Amino acid sequence: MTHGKLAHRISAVRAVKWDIFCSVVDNFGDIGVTWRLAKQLVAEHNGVVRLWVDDVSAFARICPAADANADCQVQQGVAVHAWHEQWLDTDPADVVVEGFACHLPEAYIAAMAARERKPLWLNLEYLSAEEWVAGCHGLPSMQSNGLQKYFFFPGFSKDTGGLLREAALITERQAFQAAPAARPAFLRGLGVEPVAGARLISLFAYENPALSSWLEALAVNRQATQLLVPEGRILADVQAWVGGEQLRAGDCRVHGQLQINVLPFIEQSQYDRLLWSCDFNAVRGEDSFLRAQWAGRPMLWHIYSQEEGAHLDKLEAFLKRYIDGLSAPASEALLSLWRDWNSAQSVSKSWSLWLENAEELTVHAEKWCLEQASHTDLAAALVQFQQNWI
Ligand code: TRH
Repeated sequence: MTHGKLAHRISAVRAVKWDIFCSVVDNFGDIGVTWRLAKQLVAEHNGVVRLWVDDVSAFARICPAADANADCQVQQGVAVHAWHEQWLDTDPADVVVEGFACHLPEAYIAAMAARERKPLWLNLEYLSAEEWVAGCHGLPSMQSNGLQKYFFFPGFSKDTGGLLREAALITERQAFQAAPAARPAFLRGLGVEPVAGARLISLFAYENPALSSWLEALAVNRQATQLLVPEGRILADVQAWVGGEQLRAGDCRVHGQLQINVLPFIEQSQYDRLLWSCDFNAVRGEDSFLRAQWAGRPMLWHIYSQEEGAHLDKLEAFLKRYIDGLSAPASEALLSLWRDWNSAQSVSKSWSLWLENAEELTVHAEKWCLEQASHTDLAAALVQFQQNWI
């Protein structure tokens, strides 16, 4: 083997250093996604990972073991750094991931350009099911300082960057769902006593005027419902519906056939278990939306609203993919429910349609999950991208 080839081989096996930058725009999606990616690069790809986040308190909400005031801390093998406006000189990593087009510090970009061996610079984009994503995934963009930046698009087809999914996720989830004692034990751990025979639903969403129509429908349904609501933005609407009194974690209210349990905001991996436990999950944004798909259970997505209704194209693009393989009545039921929920229309009709098709939609959710899980996951796709780029 020539000296050059040997050096190349050694650099390929040496642990790759990653810098992931996260600017918390609002909510928990930006940090939720970048934190998951950081953990997975460490756990499954032997990466040396620094996660730079400009709002450590948002990080501490999804990772309660974290110290919201620490400048630097190691959590699950990831060095989590507070990203201050006043940037201190730092050697750039081998791979630099800017989460969702956040702006890297100028001094850091200059240090990247000055490095003898230039880092791979990637912009990790938001998840979208739109068809144009595949055409843009992996495209380079020449920067004024001579560096290339590549666009890395997560997505639902094999010609995109894929979806974040840990290697053991689906097996763990299926084992949890197959063990009859796992769900009640998990719920009791959260301080919730399961209601026998009730349909278990989790609710994580933005403020939504459609909520009252759903709660009313649940309260009068033949089958009982137990609704689990982690503290968050939708809670004010739940509160208004139960009569205006303030609700807190641990509270429980019963209205007809509906029991509402308010949960604390829980650690991210616990939230996964909550999704696995439920028969139906209402989710939002990007990360919970994806985790609900990995739960293999039917769901309802509250998409993050964008200017000029851009989010509605994203919603339709996902729906177009998701309904593939459903019968006409089941797909009609799903489309009506998701569209009503996302346009603040009453869901009383669409929910009853959905219930008529519940069985098919439940089988379909697992099928969709397994089909998506057959694609390369996003962290592995990033690592492959880096190896091909060297
Ligand atoms: O919080 P979000 O609304 O985030 C949004 C979206 O990402 C949106 O696309 C983005 O533009 C905007 O932020 C800035 O929803 P999302 O993406 O589901 O993120 C929530 C995270 O919180 C997710 O990682 C799961 C986690 N979570 C917990 O850890 N514990 C909990 O109890 C709950 C309810 C959620």
